[in-house]
Amino acid sequence: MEKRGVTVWFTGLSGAGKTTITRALEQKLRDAGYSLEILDGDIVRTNLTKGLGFSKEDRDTNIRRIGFVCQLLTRNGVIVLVSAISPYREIRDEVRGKIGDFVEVFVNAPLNVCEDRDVKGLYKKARAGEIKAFTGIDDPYEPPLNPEVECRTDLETLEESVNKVWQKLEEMGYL
Ligand code: GGZ
Repeated sequence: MEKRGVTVWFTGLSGAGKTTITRALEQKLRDAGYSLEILDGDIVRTNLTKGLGFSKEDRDTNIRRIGFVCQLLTRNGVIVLVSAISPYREIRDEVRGKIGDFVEVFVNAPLNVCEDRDVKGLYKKARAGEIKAFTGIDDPYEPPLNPEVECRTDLETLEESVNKVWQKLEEMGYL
């Protein structure tokens, strides 16, 4: 029997590890023969949501558009991995409601850890005031209240994080 599609939604601060986990999970899924699609905020913002900024309104539009694509793919049996800060709880829940087959993964690392990592040097720029409305610095992040999975990327290995998500998907009948 065909498996049901699902949207696996990774939310968390910039630098928390969302992209790293989705890429590793992608590989593991492909190795096991699953076909999937990835929507990464960073990349989506260069095409589907090009021109949007980081006001609450623009972030909400970004998330709604990503959610819309997820809805189309998920109902056709695709596994979709989304990696987006998606800082506002209400919009994440709205998207969850529309998609139904939705697994929320809270990629959680304390702000100071993300800031220490500062892979792209964005936190430094935000602290210097060169980037405005940067999530965690001068813009809010509302953590999920009941995520299906929480990955503490400062405390667990990448493999542990990926396995947690995998196990949850298995447990829920998506794999
Ligand atoms: C947060 C920002 C900002 C501001 C640029 N706030 O870690 P990254 O660099 O590679 O990914 C982040 C990306 C955020 O896009 P999202 O689509 O995930 O955001 S949201 O879900 O809130 O719509 C970050 C970079 O863009 N970036 N300016 N002000 N992140």
